[in-house]
Amino acid sequence: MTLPAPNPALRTTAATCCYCGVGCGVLIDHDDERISGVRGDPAHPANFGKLCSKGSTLHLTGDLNARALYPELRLGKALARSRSSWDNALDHAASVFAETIREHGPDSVAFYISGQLLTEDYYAFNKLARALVGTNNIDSNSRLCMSSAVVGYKRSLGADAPPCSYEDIEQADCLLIAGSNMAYAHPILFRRLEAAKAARPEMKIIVVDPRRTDTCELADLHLAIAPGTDVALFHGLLHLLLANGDYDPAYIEHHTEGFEALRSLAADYPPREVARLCGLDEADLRQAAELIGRSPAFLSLWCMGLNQSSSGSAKNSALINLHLATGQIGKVGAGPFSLTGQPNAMGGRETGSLSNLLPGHREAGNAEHRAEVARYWGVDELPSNPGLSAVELFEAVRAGKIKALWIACTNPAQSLPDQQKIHEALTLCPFVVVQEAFFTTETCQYADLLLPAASWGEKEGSVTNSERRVTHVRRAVPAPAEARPDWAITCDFARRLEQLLRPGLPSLFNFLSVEMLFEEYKHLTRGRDLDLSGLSYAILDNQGPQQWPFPNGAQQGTARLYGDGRFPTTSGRAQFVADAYVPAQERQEKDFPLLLNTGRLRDQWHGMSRTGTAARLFGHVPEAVLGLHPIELSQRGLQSGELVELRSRRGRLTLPVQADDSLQAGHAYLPMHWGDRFLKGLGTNVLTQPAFDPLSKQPELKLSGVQVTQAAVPWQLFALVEGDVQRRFNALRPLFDGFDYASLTPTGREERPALLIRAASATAPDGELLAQIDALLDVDQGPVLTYDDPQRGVGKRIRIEDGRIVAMRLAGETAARDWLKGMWQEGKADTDLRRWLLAPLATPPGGGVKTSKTLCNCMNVSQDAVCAGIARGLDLNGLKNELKCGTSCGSCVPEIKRLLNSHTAAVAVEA
Ligand SMILES: Nc1nc2c(c(=O)[nH]1)N[C@H]1C(S)=C(S)[C@@H](COP(=O)(O)OP(=O)(O)OC[C@H]3O[C@@H](n4cnc5c(=O)[nH]c(N)nc54)[C@H](O)[C@@H]3O)O[C@H]1N2
Ligand SMILES: Nc1nc2c(c(=O)[nH]1)N[C@H]1C(S)=C(S)[C@@H](COP(=O)(O)OP(=O)(O)OC[C@H]3O[C@@H](n4cnc5c(=O)[nH]c(N)nc54)[C@H](O)[C@@H]3O)O[C@H]1N2
Ligand code: SF4
Ligand SMILES: [Mo]
Repeated sequence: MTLPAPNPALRTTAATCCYCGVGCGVLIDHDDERISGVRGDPAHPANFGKLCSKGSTLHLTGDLNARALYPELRLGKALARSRSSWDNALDHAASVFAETIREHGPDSVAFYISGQLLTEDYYAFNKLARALVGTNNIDSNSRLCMSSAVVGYKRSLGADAPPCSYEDIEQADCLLIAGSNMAYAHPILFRRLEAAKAARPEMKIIVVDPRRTDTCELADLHLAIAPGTDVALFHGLLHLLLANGDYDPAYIEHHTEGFEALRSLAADYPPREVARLCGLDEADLRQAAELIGRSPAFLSLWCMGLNQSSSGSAKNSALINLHLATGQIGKVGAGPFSLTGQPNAMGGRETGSLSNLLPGHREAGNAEHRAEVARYWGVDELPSNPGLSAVELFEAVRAGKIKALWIACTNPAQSLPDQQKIHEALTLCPFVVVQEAFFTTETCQYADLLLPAASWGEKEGSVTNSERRVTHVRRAVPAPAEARPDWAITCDFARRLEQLLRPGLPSLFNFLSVEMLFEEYKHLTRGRDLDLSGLSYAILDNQGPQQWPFPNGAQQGTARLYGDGRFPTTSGRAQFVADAYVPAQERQEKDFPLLLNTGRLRDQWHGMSRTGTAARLFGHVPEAVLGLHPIELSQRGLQSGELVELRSRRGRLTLPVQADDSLQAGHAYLPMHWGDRFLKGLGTNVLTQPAFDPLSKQPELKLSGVQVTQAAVPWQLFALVEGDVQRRFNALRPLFDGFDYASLTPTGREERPALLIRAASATAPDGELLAQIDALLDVDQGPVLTYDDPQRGVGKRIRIEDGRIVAMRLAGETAARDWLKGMWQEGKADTDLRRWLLAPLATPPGGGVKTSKTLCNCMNVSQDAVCAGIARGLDLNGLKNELKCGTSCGSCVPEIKRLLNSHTAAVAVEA
């Protein structure tokens, strides 16, 4: 599948995007050494050639200065890591694991893996943990992501299988999008939905989200529910469907069980009461029920707003109940369709990568399932002790019960809730292995052994996307330096461990290629609901990506499940689940009067190890900012941009606040992407709660009680330095540990990337520290304009080369920062600059104008330019024609529409 590229010097390899669960096909242009470009694969059925703002910039990410390149080993907690050979590194790891297992038993070690691994990687890890080590302590970040959907599908339908296809999104008559901001998180699916709605405006879209997100731009009805109240909403909708006669008694009778119990539960959810609980207008609730009840094809899409909740499993089943009661499943344009977050979270579920699962959608707690897998693997038995789930697992590490921890392809020191405890656990753990592509993550600093992993474009294997479609991912270029593919690392380690734990026995890990892993794994799915035993790399290459089930002998994949009304439960019937609504633990209380919600930004991916290396991806949102409804700002006497202290029961952060009228009063919103690296203070998850759903054990990441007060940090610093961004970042970041607030962010475009720093403290730092910072910023010597007023603690440094600013540092007072940044962006340094520099007052000439954010990243169009165009009377097409915004990936179109709509509304009010 490597073809000639448009440029004859280059070649093209077909792979997939390594970000979200849409699973778009990409064509990677390269010269066998380096990747030079990326395009959407027109032949891939997920995206038909389109890519979003993240996928289309993949080739701009992955700076080698941020990559892990060699194994590094630390032989004592107080020592620094030093470079090691692979042989030495893996022998050492095998001896520590073997010793720990011998001394403390197999459950004293654990593996924490990721929905971003390939299926073959997962399979190798599962075999390692369960067959060789003999522990079920193998869990993945999918616990934070999809585990409530897994429980929802299994409890209601009998197997963990999303029954729909992407085509159904285009063919539905009514779509319920609940707790999903797909405009940001699944952009290419959202593009497909936009196109479908434009072609069939009669299609109705309901969005259930406490925030007015960009996804709402497509909604006919937005239900801005109170956080955590979805179960009450879905029961309330069922109540109305039953009352209106909009249900399917024949379907219920022939294909389901448990309806009577649910009907009597739903009776307790009358519209007035539900509207009150959920904070909705009763009329909106009734309208939603009518739209759902009267549509020939009803589809629901959901994501983390339902899953990441202490009632995540109940939310999933309550939504699936609506489909079963109306018979809206197993047909075109209908069904309960959970959107997968990570690119291969599905593959993880298939290969058994949650502690309670086994390969082939089996259960670790089921003796028969264990025996089947043990037989296939040729081992006596698999462990029966229940394994720990992510939150419990790190608690066990902290308690000293787990003494050797292997982390691969995930960054728990940023992404798990209650970070203070996670950092404690990682500090205490005697042996931490981190298998990572980027050495820059928060977790890597705890690695006693850092193993460099190959990453996007550098590895082969397979992935399954949200619609059960398996794609063969191909390698375009070799991994840099000594980085190796995950499966190869895992199997190499396993072979060494085998020699210590079961010497003399034939190896369980004689895999010479990644394809051999796939071939072994696929037979474990035979006869199961996900049967993909008929697939092979050759079939995927010849016939393209395929949806499972694809049993042996099948000619094609399966687009839709349950068309015959038979379900993989013991009785063959789907199950109604009657769980009552249970309010979330943390509420708005006196000391913590706001509810903090967390989620995604359009152009960033999780902890930003990859997206954080591309300066332009910070154009849309440059730094961590807490969003609050304007009324919450004015009640606290706060202005947008001001620094605040944000506290929960578990931790605190200092960061700027911003008015955000897409939020409701009483709520706060913080993107999930910030950890300790880009923002000092352990990041967003220092605040979130570890409480989890009783069945799925998925933590409550979307709801924590918080408090906001003005931060007393009068001493401020602002700096910007052009070029060599990663290296400078790595050197400068530790110098900011002592500040109350510090935000470090790449900025600019590829031509002139820069590092931008904002910091603040209660008092001025000592001169020595400032001098160290200045040296790294290149403003300590050479062509630097300098002004110091020691009395007021104010200092300015501006480095000018070839007539333009290339570095700057303001200390004490930073009122001129936006003006200076604007001058840097325009590439000038005029006489105003010298006049301002020597003036005792910090205020820039004209007061200083704030540079606006980049709305369209592909075409580099700012929000100001778009607003000016709108003021001149341009509509969406006019803006596209004149400014070219929104004409490439389209990720900014919903936001442009929002600006257009708010302008129209403002004009209407004025009239
Ligand atoms: N740009 C980008 N895209 C991504 C990712 C990324 O990091 N960046 N990550 C990928 C991954 S792993 C995942 S899991 C997905 C996540 O995709 P989404 O789940 O769509 O994204 P989030 O922003 O986490 O949350 C979705 C919405 O849930 C809402 N919400 C919060 N509480 C509630 C509630 O109680 N009820 C309801 N109904 N809604 C609520 C939030 O306001 C938010 O708008 O995105 C994937 N795609
Ligand atoms: N507050 C809050 N917290 C959340 C969420 C939220 O909505 N709110 N969402 C949760 C969800 S849904 C998710 S999925 C998690 C995600 O949380 P994480 O899994 O921690 O997120 P990533 O930053 O994507 O971590 C993946 C790591 O793998 C590395 N990597 C990339 N490619 C490879 C490779 O090929 N091999 C190896 N070995 N490493 C590689 C990357 O550099 C990165 O450090 O965050 C969760 N945390
Ligand atoms: S929608 Fe964007 S992030 Fe998701 S797979 Fe496609 S290109 Fe990648
Ligand atoms: Mo996720």
